Amino acid sequence: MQEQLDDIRRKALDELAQISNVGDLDEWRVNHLGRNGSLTTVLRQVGSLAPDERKEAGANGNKTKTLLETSLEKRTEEITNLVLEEKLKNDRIDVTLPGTPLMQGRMHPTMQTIQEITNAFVAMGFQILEGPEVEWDYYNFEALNIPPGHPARDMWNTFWVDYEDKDGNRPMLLRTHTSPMQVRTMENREPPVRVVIPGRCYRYEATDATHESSFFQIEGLTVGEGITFADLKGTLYEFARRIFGMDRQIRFRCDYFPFVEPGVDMSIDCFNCQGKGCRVCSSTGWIEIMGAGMVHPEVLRRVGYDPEKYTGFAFGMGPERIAMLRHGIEDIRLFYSNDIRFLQQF
Ligand code: 2NM
Repeated sequence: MQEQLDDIRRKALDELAQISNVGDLDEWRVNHLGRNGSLTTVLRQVGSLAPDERKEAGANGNKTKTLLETSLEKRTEEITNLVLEEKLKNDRIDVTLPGTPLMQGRMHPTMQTIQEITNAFVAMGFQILEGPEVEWDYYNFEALNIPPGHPARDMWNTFWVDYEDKDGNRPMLLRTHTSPMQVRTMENREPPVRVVIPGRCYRYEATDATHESSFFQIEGLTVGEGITFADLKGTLYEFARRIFGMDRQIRFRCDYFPFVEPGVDMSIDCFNCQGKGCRVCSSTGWIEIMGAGMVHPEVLRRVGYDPEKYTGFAFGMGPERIAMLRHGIEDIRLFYSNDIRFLQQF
């Protein structure tokens, strides 16, 4: 019996040393310590031995059993540690590696410019308003002193909405400027009015480096008692200095817009060549940046203001053009190309 036990012990411990995963450990336990295992089978014979041999054999059997059991425990712990160590080695994270960069969004250059321009006017007491892009003919043209059939309509090529009223007229369009919202504002409040209105506008025309069929405009309007052309000049001078540099000079020339009288365009001296003449200013020393004028009495009368009591000035500019000048962008179509290489520069 002692020999049998020695055999089992040797064989079992040999096998145990070879095992390297938890599943095999369980198989080993069944094979040796299980109900029909090698050791159990031998121990079962102890009862049939002669009484004088029984005691010693029982003690030896139990010793072997205890040895196998503690060996199994020890090996289980070893293997668990080995597996864990292997796992840690493979899953190791180098916390000093740089992280995965996130794609970072930013504001579109047109929106950045609109914010800067409107901020300059907010600082001078203007309110920011927005209005609808689909407008009535009335607000886009008629209320602005541009009646149907008037030659001034040719200044704006228009996208008409495919909708006819009962007389067969098509009274809805995509606004060609943000002025219709200025008319709505005057209809809805009494002077003093001081607003800037940024927004998307549309013109039916061929696209080139300086023209898009969809673009932005910022228009301003102020109406009150005793407002003069001197207020227009002072306000727009301050704007030019805030946006293009405190040493800017401005120049006004006569221009025509049906909704103002008198009408002007405003230029700044070229910030690139200080007026000497270069590519940016087409060798003139001046850069045109906006149109403006004193609101036409007919426009005031239509919205219910008394033109004898109130006067005002208005102006309009294209933020894309302003952004092109400031950043040296050569083609307005880049703003709408959705090209990340262009957008990432701002
Ligand atoms: C411009 C130039 C000059 C203008 C006038 C008005 C209104 F509603 F008061 F009549 N809104 N915008 C105006 C005047 C716009 O843009 C080049």
